[in-house]
Amino acid sequence: MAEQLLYPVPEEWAAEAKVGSAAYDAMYAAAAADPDAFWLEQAKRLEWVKAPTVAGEWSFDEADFGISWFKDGVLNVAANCLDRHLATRGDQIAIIWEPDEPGEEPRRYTYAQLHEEVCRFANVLKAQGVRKGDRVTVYLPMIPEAAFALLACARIGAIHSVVFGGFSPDALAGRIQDCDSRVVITADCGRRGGKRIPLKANVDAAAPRAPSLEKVIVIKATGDDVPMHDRDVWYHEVAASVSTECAPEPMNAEDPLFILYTSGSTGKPKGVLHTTGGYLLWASFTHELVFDYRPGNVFWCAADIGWVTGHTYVIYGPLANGATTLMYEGLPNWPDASRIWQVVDRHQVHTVFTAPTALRALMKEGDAPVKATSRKSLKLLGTVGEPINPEAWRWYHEVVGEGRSPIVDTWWQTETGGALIAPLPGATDLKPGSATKPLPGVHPQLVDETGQVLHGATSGNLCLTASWPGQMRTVWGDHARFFQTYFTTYPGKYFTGDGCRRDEDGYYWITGRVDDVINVSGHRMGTAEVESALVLHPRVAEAAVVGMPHDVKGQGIYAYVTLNAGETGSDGLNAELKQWVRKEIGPIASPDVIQFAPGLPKTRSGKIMRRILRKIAENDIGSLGDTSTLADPSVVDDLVANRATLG
Ligand code: 6R9
Repeated sequence: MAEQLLYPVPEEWAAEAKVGSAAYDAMYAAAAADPDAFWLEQAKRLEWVKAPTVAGEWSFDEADFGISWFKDGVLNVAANCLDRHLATRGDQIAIIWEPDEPGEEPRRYTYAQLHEEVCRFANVLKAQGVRKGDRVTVYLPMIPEAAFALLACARIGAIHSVVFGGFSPDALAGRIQDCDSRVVITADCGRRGGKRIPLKANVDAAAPRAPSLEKVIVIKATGDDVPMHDRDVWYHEVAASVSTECAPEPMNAEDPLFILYTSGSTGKPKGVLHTTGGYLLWASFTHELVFDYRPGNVFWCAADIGWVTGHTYVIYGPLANGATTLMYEGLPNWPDASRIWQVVDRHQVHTVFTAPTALRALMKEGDAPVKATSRKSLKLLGTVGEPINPEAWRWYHEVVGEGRSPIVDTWWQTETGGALIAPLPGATDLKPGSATKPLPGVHPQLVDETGQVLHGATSGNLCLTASWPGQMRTVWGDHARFFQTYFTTYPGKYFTGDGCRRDEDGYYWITGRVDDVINVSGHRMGTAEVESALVLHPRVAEAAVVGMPHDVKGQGIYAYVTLNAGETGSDGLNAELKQWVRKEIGPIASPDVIQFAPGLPKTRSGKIMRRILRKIAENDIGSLGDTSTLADPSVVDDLVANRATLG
């Protein structure tokens, strides 16, 4: 039987859609025809201290490069996420927290309670000397205090920089130092999938390499014994004596809200900077539209707050819209493959939003763990982070969703603040594997290698020709790098780094990164970062890292390593190098395979030909292409003969 390629909007969705097919077309056209009017109207979804009178002012050209939105508007993000809901939904649950251990009681916070917790946290920050504009590094597990911390920063105008709890002390130190952050908020330990993560100990290990660090605020999360130093304070001790009233700081729409470090194709991770008004508007707008959010729906974005998805769709989007957001401490498949669906049943979740890699891992366990649960509350499914293979899409749709729930496949990036290409469940017919069509205000363009614009059904490199409110504004501390990274490959356009196909219906199919970024389980890793970690090892002379196909992670990490003269590779050294990268960056960066290579394929000018390394890693050795321009073509034979595979 032929596979179903088109999944029309289900009738009940079409009938009740907030934004149906015609409304989407009208909205898209309105945003294109008069963006200023459209976005000033949309800005009314937020509460402003002073409403903006201008919308987007931007140029992607070198001469007058710059991006701003709503620049004369004044607002506070925490007031928008909390205070303005108090009168109408103070007693409604804002956050449901599901702990790692299935037997433990969940915690629930109403909007009134969350407001109080955030004000208290904000006063703790103030008592520790944090002022408007200061950078605060947040290194926390998925506990409610993480939400309090982010909103507390926003309330007093401090800029948060969340570092994923899985990152190593070194990676943490680099991120503290890059933005000169004086304060770190952490916990004694984190829990995930039954394992402990020594967060406080990691901060202690990072401290000597992060001289800007002065104060560590420690939340007692697990109760593990941790040594306290002069710079450390227990959150609960300081919190006991502060007021629970804290007026929100009026912020200009273009004041920074947060920094989030992300990998690029070159150099160390960049601090992506998002600002107050445009980001919050995009978070709120896309959360409502893409998830067809309605009051009462329990919304579960299963991402960690260490990633942008956790910022926008666990915290800011849902809370700006007065939603009930579920925060989960653990892993989707722990203690078993039913857990995620048990959580859905326990909290009557309406929308679940997760990554293809999690679905592929669950799919491997078969249908029984899913079918053991009811999932009757589940009406909408979402994915993000990487292209979803049609097989996983259909499993999600048929087995998890029992065919009744649309899947919104949302394409976006840390840099974009929120979803840019995504279906609307009541408006867009779905095609498995396609993120479908651009949201209002989003103008994709496909170009070839030379920058030639491609029309109609075609494949090319994905650019955006116009700014949207949620766009990042700069790279922290390096505005020139911002321009250089995104606006010089194809002058006058924002280049996403993704390859993409557009079909005859105008649907977009993201094919993956075309730069030296690999997407491991939906997490971005720069090949350069892994290479730098490897060459730090005393026995390694040179390393080249590429992506390889991986049936659960999407892409795995394949590392070619040349050892110093006189050294020979061994299984022991192989394992040691994997462990080394784990320690240098974190477990997600650990290579899946390492191949010891006496030489790397280089051009006569010394440039590593990654194209060849990628082909070998993909086991596509029949089409290595022209190797005659290599300085020493014979290295290729050795690489092919000693190709490593997943053990
Ligand atoms: C939100 C997030 C961004 C990169 C992006 C692309 C890939 C994200 C995708 C997708 C295909 C989707 N990506 N969503 N590819 N379909 N629905 O993931 O941000 O961590 O910055 O990664 O992820 O390659 O360029 P980030």
